[in-house]
Amino acid sequence: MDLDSHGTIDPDTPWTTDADNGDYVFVDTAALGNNVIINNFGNGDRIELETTFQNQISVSSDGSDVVILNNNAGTISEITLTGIVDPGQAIYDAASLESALGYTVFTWV
Ligand SMILES: [Ca+2]
Ligand SMILES: [Ca+2]
Repeated sequence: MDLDSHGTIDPDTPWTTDADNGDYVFVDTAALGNNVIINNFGNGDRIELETTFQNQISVSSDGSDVVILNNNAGTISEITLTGIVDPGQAIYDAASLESALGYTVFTWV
């Protein structure tokens, strides 16, 4: 699923999708802005990001949600995974998220 398929939209107005039914690969390119909420993300689903930006992508938690953010020279790619962690779990990068969940989240291309 192309997370940039809604084009460069108002970053304050997210759109929502659902990963519940099947194993999804969510592709997010840094060149196009997006603000997407993914519900029911789980084991088997993947977020595909570019290796070029691996060191600048921020991963953090907000309650039980996780926010994945990439600011590419002002083009914001934001993904929120809802209800995926326990509040208080230390989520500060991609590796700590995968460690907390116990499964692979990211594919780097
Ligand atoms: Ca799924
Ligand atoms: Ca994007």
